[in-house]
Amino acid sequence: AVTINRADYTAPAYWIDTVDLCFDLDPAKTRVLNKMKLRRNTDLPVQALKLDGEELNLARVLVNGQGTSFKMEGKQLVLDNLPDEFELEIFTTTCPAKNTKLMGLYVSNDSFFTQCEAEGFRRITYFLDRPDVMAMYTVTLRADSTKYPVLLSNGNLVDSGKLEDGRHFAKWVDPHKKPSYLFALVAGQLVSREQRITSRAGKEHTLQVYVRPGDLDKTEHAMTSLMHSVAWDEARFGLPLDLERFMIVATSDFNMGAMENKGLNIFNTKYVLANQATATDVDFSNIESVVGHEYFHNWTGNRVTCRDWFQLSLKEGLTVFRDQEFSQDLCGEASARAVKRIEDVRVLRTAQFPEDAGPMSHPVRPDSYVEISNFYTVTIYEKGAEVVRMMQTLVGRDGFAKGMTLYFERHDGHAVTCDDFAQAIADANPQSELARLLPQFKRWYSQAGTPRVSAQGVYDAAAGTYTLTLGQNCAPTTGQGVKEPFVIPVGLGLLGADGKDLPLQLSGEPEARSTNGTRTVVLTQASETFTFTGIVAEPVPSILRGFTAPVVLEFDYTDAQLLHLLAHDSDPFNRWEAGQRLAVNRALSAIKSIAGSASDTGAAALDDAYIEAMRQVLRHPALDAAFKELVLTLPSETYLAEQLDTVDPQRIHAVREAMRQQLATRLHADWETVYAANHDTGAYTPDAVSSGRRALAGMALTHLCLAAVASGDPVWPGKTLQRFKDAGNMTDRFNALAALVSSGHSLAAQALQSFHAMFKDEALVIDKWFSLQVSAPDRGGNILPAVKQLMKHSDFSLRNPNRARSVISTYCQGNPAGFHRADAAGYVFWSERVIELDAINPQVAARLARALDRWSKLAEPYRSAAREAISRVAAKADLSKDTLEVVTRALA
Ligand code: BAL
Ligand code: ZN
Repeated sequence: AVTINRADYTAPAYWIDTVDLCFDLDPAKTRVLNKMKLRRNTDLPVQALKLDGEELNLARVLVNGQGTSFKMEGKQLVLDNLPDEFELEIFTTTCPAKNTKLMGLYVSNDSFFTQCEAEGFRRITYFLDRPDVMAMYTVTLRADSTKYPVLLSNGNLVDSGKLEDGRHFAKWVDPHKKPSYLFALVAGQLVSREQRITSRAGKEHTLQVYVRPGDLDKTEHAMTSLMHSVAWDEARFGLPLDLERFMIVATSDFNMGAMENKGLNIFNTKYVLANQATATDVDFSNIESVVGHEYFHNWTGNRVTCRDWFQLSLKEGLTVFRDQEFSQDLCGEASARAVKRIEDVRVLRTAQFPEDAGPMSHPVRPDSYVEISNFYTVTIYEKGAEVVRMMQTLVGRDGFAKGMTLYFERHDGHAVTCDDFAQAIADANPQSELARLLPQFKRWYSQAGTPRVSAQGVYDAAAGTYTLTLGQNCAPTTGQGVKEPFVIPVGLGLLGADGKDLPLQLSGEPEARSTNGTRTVVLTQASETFTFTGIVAEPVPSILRGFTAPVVLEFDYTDAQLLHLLAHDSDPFNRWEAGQRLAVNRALSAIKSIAGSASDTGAAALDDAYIEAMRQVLRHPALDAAFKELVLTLPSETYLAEQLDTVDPQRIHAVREAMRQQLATRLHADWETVYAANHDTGAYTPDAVSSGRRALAGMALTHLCLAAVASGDPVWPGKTLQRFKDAGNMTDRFNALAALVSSGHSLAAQALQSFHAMFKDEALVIDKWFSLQVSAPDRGGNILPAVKQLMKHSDFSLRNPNRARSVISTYCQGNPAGFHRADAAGYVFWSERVIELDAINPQVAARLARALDRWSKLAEPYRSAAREAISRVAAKADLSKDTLEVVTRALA
């Protein structure tokens, strides 16, 4: 496999100014006529034109209307001796029905869809398939009018009509130039929800959400989310919708979540379809953020795009940041904003931190890749968003908005780099810390790995000072041995004995400077000291408030300090974090104390102080239900594993389950009270407050069922089954079902059966039904046989990515104890499925291949067995470069 290096970037030898595409759509043989106007890049020496193509049947090539000689170099079509400006006509055919990779043009449920990012356009026609070649597109679609009544592409519909033989056509013109990865077409039997809107500037637009007939009653929320997105981008960043028509189309066969094709977003149904009967609160919230994300790409990605794929985070990190801000702004209340922030950080820490410490570790702007599809990662997306967030922290919210304005002034219509973005934000804020520290700040783009920030506090009673020493260190990552210090903004507060924030005055300053008791210091050296004055009693430091940087904070908190922060911290993030630290400390000492003892499960991991603190949280009159649910959620098995040098997944599972059981039993009366107070949320709306109450009620039910299984009491399981039957919305119904399944109660089987019968025609609900069963706590190795059985179910399909992921990925990546079996059967299953999927859909296979990324941390016998399984996959002949890159890096 060939490695592509960032340092080798050169501008294209030719520019493509216009593209006129004509499709005769047919599942077995689609004809594509591609007429382009090209111009030599006169900045470079004269070179051959090398066009990318993949799995195409080439019929004809004309230059200025004349047949021409050409050659093939690997997959590239090579033309030489070309004029400086010319028209190129290429006629090819493809077979969309056989396209199981779901890249390029494919068929799903008898409709045509495309996916071109990153390198799918070359599966449609020969092209300079790279993001810095931006062209104007005209697209004509011709197809059978009965089978494909709706014909869509980017931009505006300029003509349509009937053809002979029952066919019809539609002609689309995109008024904006774009890179090929933003091309899209859709053809099929679809219906749409439509909404006319008027922008702030007084312009009229049509918004449309297209789905299969029968799904129209599940499109209201996506449309509302789209309308909110349009309004938000205008209000927050002054960025208007630049198209008369903006379309979203849903398909059930899709590799990713969604795709921001210009004016024609194509979505996985999972992030479009929702009504209260079929979708949970989490689904509603995900739809809002994904609709926002794709819409925000219209500016950050489409109007200004990436020069090359190494710059992927330029659009993805920035757009995740924007969708996070959007969701927070829609929450309104500060407490709901904090809940969203905690959820985002939880994703970062449980998915990105392990990635950054594992074999696929890469900087936010990678230096090399074999297959770019493997780099649509949590590092590019979520860590990239944290880098943008730090910039906002360093220049302020208004300063960041000014920076965005300058970015578009400079780069609208161009393909640029991460450096260009950071420069614009800094230049718009010349007095800021970002401008002062820009070269060093940009190490966040070039250095991989998660920095660890160590903190020590010393209180000097006589001087009335509190001195905080912060240090930073980042372990080597693949290919990067030595790390230079990062620029790390650290939000700080000091709590007095009464729990209130103290005024913060650094020594040398004339007076205290603080906003609501928090101030941000910027760590730039390996070690720095900050001395606060006027401190009359020893404070408890609240460090890294709001999670101001993507780092691991090391501070030797005592239990008393953590309990103080959990009870009082004015920063909700650190208040939650204190509870997590208390739980992590207990889990880790239980895991270590039962080392070597197979029978002890750490049953007494939780002490009275912890239980009592959790009781106080549950009973707190002022805390939101959503926040309580987050505090009471124990750190995940994956997160706990990352805190250990050597990982025994079974031991972690045993300890965490024992902790859950303790919370269930010891807080029984409180769970009953919580359930009574929160289970009735009235008429369903997916707003933050009522979602939080449903989540907490669901958590209470799970614990009440857990306690009942231990005691043999039939009352709560019976009530849970009744709630499952009576629920007025999917969230309550699914939470009740999950409580029975997760507690291992015997009523679960009956509820699962009836759930399937109720929703047998709802594919997304059936995905949930599969995932719930394979993510249940492993009891005596029962999960793998269940997985194998479920794969024989008539509803299972390996070809549909959502369904394959709902069973196989959920098992291998979402159920550590079920997967990491001492008999290695989980790994054998994994290797067989990776190989099987690789022949169908390499992107889905390569994602699954990452389930063993952290194999080298595993204790024996897991470690050797995992390595053997990875080697088995790597030894398979004809592996896709997607999967090959993942397993090769894992073994390196
Ligand atoms: N650009 C790929 C899908 C997304 O991040 O929006
Ligand atoms: Zn994106």
